[in-house]
Amino acid sequence: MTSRLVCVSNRVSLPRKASAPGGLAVGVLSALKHMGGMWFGWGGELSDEDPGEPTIQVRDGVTYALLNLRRDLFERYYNGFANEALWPLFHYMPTRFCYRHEDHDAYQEVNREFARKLLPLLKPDDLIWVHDYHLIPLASRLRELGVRTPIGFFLHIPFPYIETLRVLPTYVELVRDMMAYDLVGFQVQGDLRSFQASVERCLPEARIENAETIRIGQRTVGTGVFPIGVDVEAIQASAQRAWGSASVRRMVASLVGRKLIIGVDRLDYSKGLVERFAAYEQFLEVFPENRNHVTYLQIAPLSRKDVQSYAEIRHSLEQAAGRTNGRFADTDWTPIRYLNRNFPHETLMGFLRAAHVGLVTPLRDGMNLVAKEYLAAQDPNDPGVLVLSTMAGAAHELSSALLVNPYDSRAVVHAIQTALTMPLEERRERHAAMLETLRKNDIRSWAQRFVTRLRETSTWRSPRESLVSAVRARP
Ligand code: GDG
Repeated sequence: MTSRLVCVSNRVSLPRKASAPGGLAVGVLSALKHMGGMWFGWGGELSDEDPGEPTIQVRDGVTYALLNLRRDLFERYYNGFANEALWPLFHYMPTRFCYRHEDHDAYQEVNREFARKLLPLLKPDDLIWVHDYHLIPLASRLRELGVRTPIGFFLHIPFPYIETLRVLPTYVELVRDMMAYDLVGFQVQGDLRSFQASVERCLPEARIENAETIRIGQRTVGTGVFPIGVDVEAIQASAQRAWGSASVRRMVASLVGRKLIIGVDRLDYSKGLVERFAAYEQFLEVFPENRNHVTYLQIAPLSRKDVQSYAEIRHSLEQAAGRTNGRFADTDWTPIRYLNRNFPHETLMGFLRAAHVGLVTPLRDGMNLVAKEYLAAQDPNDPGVLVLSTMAGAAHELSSALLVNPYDSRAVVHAIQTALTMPLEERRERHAAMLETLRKNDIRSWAQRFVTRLRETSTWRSPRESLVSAVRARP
């Protein structure tokens, strides 16, 4: 009998047309659609009293277990510790780091709550796959409740080098908690190396045996690099379908023959939007022949609205877009179209297909799925050009993109110009090389590689034995 896959993440997204933006949701949903199983996590509701038991819904062979959380805890766990402490630090931005003990306590409490509410839903042969920085301590809390089934952890964002990580007052505890997993996976090699360095510094009793194993006491913890991919065929099909849709046709018609530069990012300071807007303004200055011949469409749905630094970046971008448009716009041309709207995924894929240049310039990114989606959405016979930040995990695989340092505005300006003027043959060659890479490591093989490794790596007791002990341990 094959084990059931149980994915756990902070937020569960029920499949719907205009799904919320976010790379994690795209990845988990695709894995579960192919393998079946359960997705457990916060359903989006907050309550002022005891939130009760998770609600269960089954759709297309996937069980969704939706947990409610207490409002006061959520504020400190999610906005506070996860997004004001861990997120900036893991993206190497310690100046944005904000630590409060109460937030850390709430983070621990929510992880305890996740463990308590997940326990009764577990079956003896389950494989548990925990996603991302919100839930690092979850395996430790589940182990305390007696769970011994294999638990894997995948970090969607970068893992910082120890000299940055140790800014966090509780960094040793965090590294120790990661050792309660059977398998810990990262996006790129550099993240794994940073993790190994942290283990060496924080846990003298642990030994790095090789790239795939850390020994700690009687146990071994598997480690690995699992770069997340995209569903190439599905994106191609969506992009083609969307091409004929009213929204894409209207957008293309409104360009009246101008070339389109596109950016699609959650509104987040890590995505380098302020720097990108400044580079585009500089581009119109340095290459004036492009004025009234290109349009830059930036789609940036709002995320984490309650975090102060997100309100600030929103304000800076509104100012920057206003300045560029005020400076260069003509009666029939707006240089930047800046939208804080959320679009259906399929429509987005149609927009990506229509763009001559995909501008993906994060200051730091675990992977960046938009870069991969942009390539998959192109017409292979007449593809656009990807301008990609060297600070995105995706740059390791997509070496035929025009790679730029996002802090180097001159490099970004010249890359945009090179992309807009690149001959068809070169565009085809670069695109074909990258599409092949995307096909080899698509979303299915990402999930399969992780789950297969997890199945082989269990270092606790046998599953059956484990559930028996967990059931006995239930309060
Ligand atoms: C984290 C890591 C890593 C965007 N706008 C809309 C929309 N999106 C979709 C995109 C893409 C996803 O959201 C964004 O994924 P990214 O990978 O670019 O970025 P994060 O959200 O920061 O994701 C990242 C990822 O996890 C996966 O491991 O790559 O490094 O930070 O799929 O198309 N989707 C819809 N409407 C929008 O307006 N429906």
